[in-house]
Amino acid sequence: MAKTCNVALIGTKFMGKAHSNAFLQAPRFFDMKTKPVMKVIVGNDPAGTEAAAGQFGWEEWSTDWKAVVNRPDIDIVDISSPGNLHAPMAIAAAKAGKHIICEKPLANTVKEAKDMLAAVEKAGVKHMCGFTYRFNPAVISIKHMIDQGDLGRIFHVRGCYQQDWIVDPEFPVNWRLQKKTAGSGALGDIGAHITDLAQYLVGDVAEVAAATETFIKQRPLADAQMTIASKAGKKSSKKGTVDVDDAAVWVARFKGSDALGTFEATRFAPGRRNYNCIEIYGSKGSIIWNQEDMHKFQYYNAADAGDRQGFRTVNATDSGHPYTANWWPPAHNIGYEHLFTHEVYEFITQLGRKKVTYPTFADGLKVQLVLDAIERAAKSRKWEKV
Ligand code: SOE
Repeated sequence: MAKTCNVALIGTKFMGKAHSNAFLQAPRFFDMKTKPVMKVIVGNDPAGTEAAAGQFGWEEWSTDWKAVVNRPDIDIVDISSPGNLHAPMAIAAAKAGKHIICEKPLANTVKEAKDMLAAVEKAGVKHMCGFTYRFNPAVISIKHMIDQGDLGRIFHVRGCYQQDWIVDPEFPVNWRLQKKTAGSGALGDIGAHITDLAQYLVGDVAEVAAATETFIKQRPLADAQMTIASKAGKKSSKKGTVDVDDAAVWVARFKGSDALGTFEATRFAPGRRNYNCIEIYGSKGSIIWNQEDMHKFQYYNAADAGDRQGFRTVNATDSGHPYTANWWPPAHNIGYEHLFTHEVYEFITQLGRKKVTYPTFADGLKVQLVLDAIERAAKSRKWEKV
């Protein structure tokens, strides 16, 4: 294995920042035989991209992603751009023989996701889809408990991802609120996370029935600066149309199991800032976790003696998981940004391996197929197969 690998990151905003921090921190806290070199960051506007390079610690900056993904000195291309650019960027990067990390949802359509998976498989490069929450030690502990049968036969899976950053009707139309750039709304952006978590923890979704809604259909136009993370920017008095869902709800059945799934993805739950929650109820016990309280989960063990039954709080930083051992002593806690660091660490450490343990484009496609079935079901008002 080479001692270093050169990284190109496409994206300078929220995810660009999170991924930059991950490349910076991973070799400082984890023992990595191959260390990332932050070669070049790519963005749209020259001034903003130059500023991001300086602030986040990239050697160079560029506004030409095509030239960058074809540079012979680049080993890894990290795609943190709006969804409509994932497919062209990933396919070009695969053709140029680069390993690829791509933000979720993998693509805006099933066809794009299939083309992306075919391109990376043909090129024989490594590929990761950024389902960040899988890298939370609490989620890893829950996965371990389910795999070893601690919850028994699973009856119910409840996934809900609630945010509230666009409840204000004056919040302007940005790329996430337009079909041509984002593919879908809350469904693809955060519904993708709960779908992946459910499939990772419990099994693949087989069929769904669903409803979606766009509560606010017209919003002010604005410059591109206004995002979930930053409300700074200019609003216009002109209005634009929101043509994606603000919220989606669905029920699901899983392959090879009679468990029932209920799901909700919404940007209209006032007070819920990043409430990514999964509840799993089984014959031997139950588990409840949410990212707003990311270190802990609730565990009910049906085998507990009658005089001490009830949900107990498990602190996942106490479990001695190797991720947390690399950071701080128990309960000194890690945050949202650390999940991206774990992602980058796993991707680079497994570059030489045949079989990888992180979410790949194949997992991204599996989620895309479910999202597609949900959209079909919302239209048809019938159960739709994945
Ligand atoms: C915006 O809803 C967003 O940034 C998502 O795109 C991320 O995937 C999620 O982790 C936080 O919220």
